[in-house]
Amino acid sequence: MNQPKRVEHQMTDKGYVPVYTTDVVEQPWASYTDEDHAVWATLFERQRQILVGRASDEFLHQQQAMGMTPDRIPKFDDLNPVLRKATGWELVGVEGLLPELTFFEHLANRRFPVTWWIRKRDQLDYLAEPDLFHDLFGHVPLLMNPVFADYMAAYGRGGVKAHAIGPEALVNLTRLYWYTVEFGLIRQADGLRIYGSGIVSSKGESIHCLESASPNRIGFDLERIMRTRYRIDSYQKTYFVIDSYEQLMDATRPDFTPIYARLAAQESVPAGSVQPGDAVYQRGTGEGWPEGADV
Ligand code: HBI
Ligand code: FE
Repeated sequence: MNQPKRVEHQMTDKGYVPVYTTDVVEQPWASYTDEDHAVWATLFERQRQILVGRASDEFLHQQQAMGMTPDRIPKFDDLNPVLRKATGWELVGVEGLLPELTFFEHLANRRFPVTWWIRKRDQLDYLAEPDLFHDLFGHVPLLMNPVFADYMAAYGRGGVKAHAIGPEALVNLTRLYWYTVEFGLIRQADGLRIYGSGIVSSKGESIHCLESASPNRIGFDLERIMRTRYRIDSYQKTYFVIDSYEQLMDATRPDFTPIYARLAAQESVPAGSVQPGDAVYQRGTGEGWPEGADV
């Protein structure tokens, strides 16, 4: 396999992260080795098994509808016609993490940047940055869902705006992405399910987020999320639960400018705390719903 080209490292609110060239690159499909395809197959099969009954029905259905299979790394050019037809989104190849504004501009224009390289076999369980498996297996299936697809584009437009407002607004908005797109849970009729890409692409967290007694599972609340810190180097201490993808889209419709102004006067909430007013779910199994929950 070719080597990913790192440009520099940059300090962000998430720590020291590698920054790659911001260019869109052709997926070098012919240069994937047999071992790269085998790593994809291992990860794909392992996660598909774990995610039955854990990932949202919509995620599992759309992943299949896209035609992703374990037998080889999918070609972006094969997935793109399917995705374009469903929601107008397309995949573009990138070297890895992009500067925030570049990333937001892609999303606002319905382009999802997918890291072209895949992790090595000794990194099956954890990788500190996005790779092809996280981006393609984790993020792309829900882009087939029209409501979620609109939410992602709205998020991109919001990102461009927040970037112009300033760093504090950007921190608030980044938390929204983290606690929904990356680590979100959704309430299905038969219990809590996963839709966040950071979870569905991780074996350990797929089990932890639903079955462990330790993390908080709290009903979606836009401003609560924007105030909540997060950890990038451990399982999440708090997950936020949506009722539907429409709820995400609806929450993103208003102009966030007055919200950022209001939040600027408030303290951030530690990652693992429960606050007055939080709707707390006890378990991921449909038992212990918050008071008055209508399941
Ligand atoms: N770049 N390629 C890529 N993928 C991401 O998920 C990504 C990024 N750059 C910035 C970024 N995510 C975060 O800042 C999000 O919070 C927006
Ligand atoms: Fe991601």
